[in-house]
Amino acid sequence: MNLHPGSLRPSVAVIGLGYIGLPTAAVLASSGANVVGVDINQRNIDVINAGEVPFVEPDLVTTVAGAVAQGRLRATTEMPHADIYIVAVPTPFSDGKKPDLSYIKTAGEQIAPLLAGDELLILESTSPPGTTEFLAETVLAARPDLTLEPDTAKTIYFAHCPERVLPGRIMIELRTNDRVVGTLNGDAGERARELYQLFCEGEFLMTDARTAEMSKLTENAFRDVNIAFANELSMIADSLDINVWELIELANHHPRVNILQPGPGVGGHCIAVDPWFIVAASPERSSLIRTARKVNDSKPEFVLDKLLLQARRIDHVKIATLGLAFKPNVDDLRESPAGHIVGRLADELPDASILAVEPNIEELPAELAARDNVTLEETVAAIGAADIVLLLVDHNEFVHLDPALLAQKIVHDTRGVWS
Ligand code: SAJ
Repeated sequence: MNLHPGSLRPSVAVIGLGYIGLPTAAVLASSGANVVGVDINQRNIDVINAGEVPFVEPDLVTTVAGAVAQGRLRATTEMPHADIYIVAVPTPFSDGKKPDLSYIKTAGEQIAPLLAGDELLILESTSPPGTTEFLAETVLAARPDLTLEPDTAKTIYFAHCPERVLPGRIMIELRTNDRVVGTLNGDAGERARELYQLFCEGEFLMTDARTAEMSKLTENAFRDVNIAFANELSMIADSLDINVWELIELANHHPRVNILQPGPGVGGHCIAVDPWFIVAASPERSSLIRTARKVNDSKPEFVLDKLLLQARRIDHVKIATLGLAFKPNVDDLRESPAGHIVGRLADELPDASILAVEPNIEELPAELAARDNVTLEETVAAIGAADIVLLLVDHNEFVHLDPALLAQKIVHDTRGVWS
């Protein structure tokens, strides 16, 4: 089956050029597709069209630069016509922890007027069960002349193919991870598989759209629950004066035990968000998933309380906080517990100097830059000047630090790097 009749090089539009959309667009383009990337951020469009990238991700810039130079990838704010649309826009949640599908709705409304029939729409955004159907309803509401009925001249095909790549390893995992492909109508899943086979060497796991949506949420909820176990253990161990890192290492020698690592909390735009979509979809049946979220969300305050106890004993205390990103070796500050803790420290200790270190950024995010008592510093200088060192992210720079630097310092190690 052809991706599109007569088309050896399918035209693909990728909507949303973020952490998932841009790598997907670039890897598709370098595998032979003609790709147009669509985004609302003109600055990012300009950066991409210059063959550069707006965020740090290993090996992404080489693939983008190559695809742009070959004329296979261009970025624009205008929705084009394409044989295949990949929707990779954000699905945030609202204050009430309910999913916000407005970006998906807008994408559907912008695509609808351009459709002729026989196009494939793939939803990649992490979505609550029923969202692929919602996208189809949005398109058909704007274009009642089109249909989901397979094999007509006016059929539009819909599939869900959730991304599962790990930030920091995106360019590897895009090619090697297995892919779940969920069909909403006709042979949409088969068409999607044919497209992803251009670059993905993993196994293709075919199912319906609703199960595919839930499978993505399940994977992240599984990880969240397991991290919550580690975080809860760390708070119990602290109250019992036990070193949690040693404790976990010992327990993990059991052949069927594999406890994850505690930290200052869970961040990022996936694991801290997606489990709430399951809770919203089935509130009465998701007590474990809800509790795990609450345990992980409570961890930054636990770290903060312990630190404040010591910090308040020192006049004009200087605190070096190591790391602002949500996980090691990335520049992504979204939903970062480290960023949250540094902001709260600044509020709680107006007379303190907070020496924030984050080797992957060049300037502080606006909410921290606005505070008089927070400055962005270089690692060795910040530690040298500090009374207290708070390690929040296990970036390589901190893991390989000379231990002599910490000799006279009060050290809080939330990641077990030096413990
Ligand atoms: N974390 C811990 N302890 C651990 C592991 C992680 O505290 O033992 C923390 C991290 O520091 C970070 C957060 O959890 O704050 C999430 O980090 P992560 O590395 O576990 O995951 P993400 O958010 O970068 O990516 C996840 C991945 N999902 C799973 O591993 C099941 C990835 O495969 C998904 O594609 C991604 O979410 C996504 O986009 O949904």
